[in-house]
Amino acid sequence: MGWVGRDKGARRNYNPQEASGRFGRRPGGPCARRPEDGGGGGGGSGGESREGHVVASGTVARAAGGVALFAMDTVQVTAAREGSRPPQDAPLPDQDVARVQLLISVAVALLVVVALLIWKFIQSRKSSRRAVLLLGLCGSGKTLLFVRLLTGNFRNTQTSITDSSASYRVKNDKRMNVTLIDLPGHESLRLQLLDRFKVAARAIVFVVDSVAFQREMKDVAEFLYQILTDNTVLRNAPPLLIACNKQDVTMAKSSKLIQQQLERELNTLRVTVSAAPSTMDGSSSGSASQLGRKGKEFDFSQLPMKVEFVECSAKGSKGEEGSADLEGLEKWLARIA
Ligand SMILES: Nc1nc2c(ncn2[C@@H]2O[C@H](COP(=O)(O)OP(=O)(O)O)[C@@H](O)[C@H]2O)c(=O)[nH]1
Ligand SMILES: [Mg+2]
Repeated sequence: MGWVGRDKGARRNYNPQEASGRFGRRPGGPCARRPEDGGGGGGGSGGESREGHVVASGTVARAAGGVALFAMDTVQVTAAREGSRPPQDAPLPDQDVARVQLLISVAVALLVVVALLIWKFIQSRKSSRRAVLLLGLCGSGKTLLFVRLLTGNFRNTQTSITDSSASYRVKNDKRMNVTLIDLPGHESLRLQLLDRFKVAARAIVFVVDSVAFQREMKDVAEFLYQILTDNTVLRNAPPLLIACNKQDVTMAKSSKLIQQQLERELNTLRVTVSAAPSTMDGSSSGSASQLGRKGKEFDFSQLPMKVEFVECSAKGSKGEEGSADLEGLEKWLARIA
């Protein structure tokens, strides 16, 4: 046998008890023999026996019977000494390694394809939403903004009772089109109309009358609350621009002040609504969520959509014929298109 010539030292130094202890087989295992059994056990000297011949024959028998075990143990001792592992733990052959590597590569490729498909699906859903909703209380300037954006001209407006929509080409290199939708702000209509258009909303422009803000603050916050707790709006998270209109008037509040006061008002409203949940549902379909983060003072950064504020004037500082100040609004539209 190969091992005989390979490691003589191992054979010479072999100690069956040491070997069996190391490999966990004897003396407690099924092969263990007690001296009084009289037979040749695999290990032990047998010298403790009461009769001499038994000792002698036992030794011979043990010597003969133990050859196989001796051989096996020596192989294992040799292996242990050489630092190699037993045959069952031998490293995988090259073919198996290559197969495992191939399987891993296929799994990774599949994962990448699935991730790409999901991303494409999300993008296609997003690009299918082309509507920019103009929302806000009555008289905030939505219709004049709508007309100004589309024609650049001033027009005397009347309180709208129905929605108007038109295609608007944004002012960027891509010259993309979005559909501007001017929604009447009357209380009896606004939630119904929001329900109809919210699924298509790519973005929302919420128009505030910066002159009447102090007086209308509660109503503004209430309408905003209804929009911002709507489940569909929260899920799609369309970018929101709060357009602080009528900045041509000296008494107009700044966008910074409007933001601070709205955050405070929305925070108060949140507490009031959570104390009486049925009094102000987020939408007419009854699918409302909590506003912002629980246990924290509300601010717009807690919302899932990006919220920005801009100051604008649909009328223009030089009177009715003057050019409107819509730069911030137009830039924002160019970004979200
Ligand atoms: N001074 C001033 N008046 C504005 C401005 N935008 C709208 N208005 C006036 O506010 C009133 C209501 O405007 P409108 O567009 O009908 O509001 P809507 O109800 O939100 O559609 C009209 O008399 C507009 O001329 C603005 O930027 N500055
Ligand atoms: Mg209008």
